[in-house]
Amino acid sequence: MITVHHLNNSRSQRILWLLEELGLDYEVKRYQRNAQTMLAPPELRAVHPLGKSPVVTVDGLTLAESGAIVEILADRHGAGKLAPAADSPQRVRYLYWLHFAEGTAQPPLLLKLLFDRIKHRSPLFVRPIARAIADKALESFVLPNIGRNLDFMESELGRNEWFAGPQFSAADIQMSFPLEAARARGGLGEKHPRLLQFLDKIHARPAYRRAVERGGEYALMK
Ligand SMILES: N[C@@H](CCC(=O)N[C@@H](CS)C(=O)NCC(=O)O)C(=O)O
Repeated sequence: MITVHHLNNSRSQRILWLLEELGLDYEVKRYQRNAQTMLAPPELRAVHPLGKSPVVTVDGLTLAESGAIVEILADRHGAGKLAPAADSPQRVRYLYWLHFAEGTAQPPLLLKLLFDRIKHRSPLFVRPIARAIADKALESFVLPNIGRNLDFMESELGRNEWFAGPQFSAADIQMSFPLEAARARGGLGEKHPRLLQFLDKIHARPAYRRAVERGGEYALMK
């Protein structure tokens, strides 16, 4: 039995989508973010010490870290459909993008979220200073990195229809979250038509829509 410990508006949406693509039975246990802090509730720490989402339990085994969960489930249940075979040329690109999503694409997007909050939500008496520091970090590091990552992803989708090659794969599922975050937080727009088209295509997939129905509200933080 597979249980997805699902936090609202979070990366665990990808796991629901993967399970729908794989046609597997699963149970969803929902957790709600704190409305002020947006952090996960402490109950999630009873499932995994870090209390982050996603966490999945499979026959008593606890799996965390979305890239690892996607890799394990796709290898076990994809039957060559969502995960290219270990000796295939596509496997190299597949693993690259599967890990790029959390390793390279996501960190500057998280920094953007944090610095934007510092700019707009610091106590009033320190806000001008907080704003100046946040702007400096955004301009010198965060925004250039987001821009370079998006330009790179855009050019790579010019080589193949999907990230790992001509076939849709679990790497596309893993890449969905940073692209959705980049669209919500700014950076992804008209300059990146292939990435926008990628989002339109994945959002139209029946399995994606079923996953949103199972998971409930899915709107990424700005
Ligand atoms: N790299 C981890 C990141 C996990 C993570 O930060 N998850 C967020 C949800 S998108 C979370 O649990 N946030 C709530 C919190 O930190 O309390 C993964 O991909 O699984």
